[in-house]
Amino acid sequence: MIHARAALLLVAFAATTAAADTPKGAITGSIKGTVLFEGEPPERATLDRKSDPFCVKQGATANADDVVVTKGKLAGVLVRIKNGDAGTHTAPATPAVIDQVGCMYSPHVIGIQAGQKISVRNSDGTTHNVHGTLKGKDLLNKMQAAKAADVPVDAATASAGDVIELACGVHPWMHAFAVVQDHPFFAVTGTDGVFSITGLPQGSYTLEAWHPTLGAKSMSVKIGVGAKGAITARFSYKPN
Ligand SMILES: [Cu+2]
Repeated sequence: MIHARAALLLVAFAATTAAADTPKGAITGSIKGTVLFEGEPPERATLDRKSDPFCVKQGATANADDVVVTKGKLAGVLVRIKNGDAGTHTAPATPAVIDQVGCMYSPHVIGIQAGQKISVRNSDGTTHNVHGTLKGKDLLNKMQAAKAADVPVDAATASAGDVIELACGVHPWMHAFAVVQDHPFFAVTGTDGVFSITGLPQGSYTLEAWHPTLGAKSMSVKIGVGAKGAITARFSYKPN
């Protein structure tokens, strides 16, 4: 049973908290931004896919996806708050899905949380081989027939900062990357180069960008109060 005086104090405390217009740690922050590629983008090589009669007919995905630049915007860049800077978070129970479409991985780069599983789908009318590695060691190496059930990748041994690589033993041009975070504050740019991270508590952070072949970049950002809780950021890559 709570004494009347203690109850009053509780009420007073709750009122004070509710009245504060800028409570510390309010989860209101967001970072929106763009990843640019300045200068002449590398040519996307036409892939030789004659080895597979199905793949050779998938014209829309016939170009290498290592570096994808559209009107000066870079796709496939994972942007995140630096691991260790954003508290502890439980991984989603839902696996992250990487599909195989037109004999390419879609998406080419994903982010997952440590402990989250990956499902590899085969939407293609041909057989793929799912070869997953972490730090050069095999996680799995499994054939997957046309439209067969999803192949799970056990990512339990991966921790924040790791990158799980997927390759296909049938089609040597196929590569995908799953980047591991210890929090949910990450996004991957699409062909418009845009990323959006929401739900961030106020505070100062290091914002990192990572691309499989163009490398990593970072900057300091501050999620402030009110209007300063929604900030914009821009990363810029140049030809190697
Ligand atoms: Cu394949």
